[in-house]
Amino acid sequence: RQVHNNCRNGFYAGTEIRRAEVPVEKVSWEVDFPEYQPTEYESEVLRNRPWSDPKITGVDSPMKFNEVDGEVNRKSHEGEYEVVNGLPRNPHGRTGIAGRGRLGRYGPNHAADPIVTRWQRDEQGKQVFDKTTLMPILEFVAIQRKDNGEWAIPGGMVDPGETVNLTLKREFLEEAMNSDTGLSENQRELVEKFFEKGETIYEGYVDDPRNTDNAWMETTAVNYHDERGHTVGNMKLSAGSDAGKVRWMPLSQELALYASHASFLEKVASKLQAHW
Ligand code: RP5
Ligand code: MG
Ligand code: MG
Repeated sequence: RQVHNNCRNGFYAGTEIRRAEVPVEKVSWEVDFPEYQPTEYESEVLRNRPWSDPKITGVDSPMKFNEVDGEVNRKSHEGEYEVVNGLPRNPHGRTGIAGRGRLGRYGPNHAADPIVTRWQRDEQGKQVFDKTTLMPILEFVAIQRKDNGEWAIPGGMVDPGETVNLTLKREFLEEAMNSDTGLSENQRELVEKFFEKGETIYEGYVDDPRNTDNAWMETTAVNYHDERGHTVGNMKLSAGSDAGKVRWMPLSQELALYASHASFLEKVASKLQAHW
């Protein structure tokens, strides 16, 4: 298992709350760490929100962990997770923060990441190749997150009762097409069709800066590729919702993106035999 770094040491995402120090060799719950005293933190924003669980106060809670619990999927892509003293335990190990931090759900918080790609083209419409690897350059739709200014895939949380396929399309429309304001009827149909055919790139844990010992992000990342660049690859992008900016961004090793998003793009590059 990949050791998480974005949710270990330093400050908790967007706060001045310090995570308890967790050295790399003490990340695993299997390693004894008697001095470990994680900082407790649950953000005020979680209070009485429909997307948030009620606070767990004892060993009995109404949540059914490791199950599909009504409209909320509490199963992990990573297999069964432990529940200790009524609280789910991060399957990737210690984070230095106990409680949910800013995440609404105890245990897995499911998200979806639509990776929309096209080939980079010159003014004549010809594909552009990297000068050293001689591989064609692929571009994906990137957004700049309003919460921390980092560039990312336009992903978002799976709403209760929502299918992951719907989340993928909805988040793309909200964050990268400003909820399709400005799209013609014809373009709207093209988008609908485009999102019918995707390839799942990754399903599992995300090394997200909001993760804690008891709450963590998981995602389904799906690639939608516009081979000829005639449909979504040719449409006007417009940032909306939790995205401040949106643009087509070339894939390469140099990409510095939010959470573990760059690792998903590396997989896309390899699948489409693009420059990385
Ligand atoms: C990441 O957080 C996921 O990969 C997804 O991109 C994102 C979902 O959270 P919000 O964008 O809704 O904050 O872990
Ligand atoms: Mg969103
Ligand atoms: Mg988002």
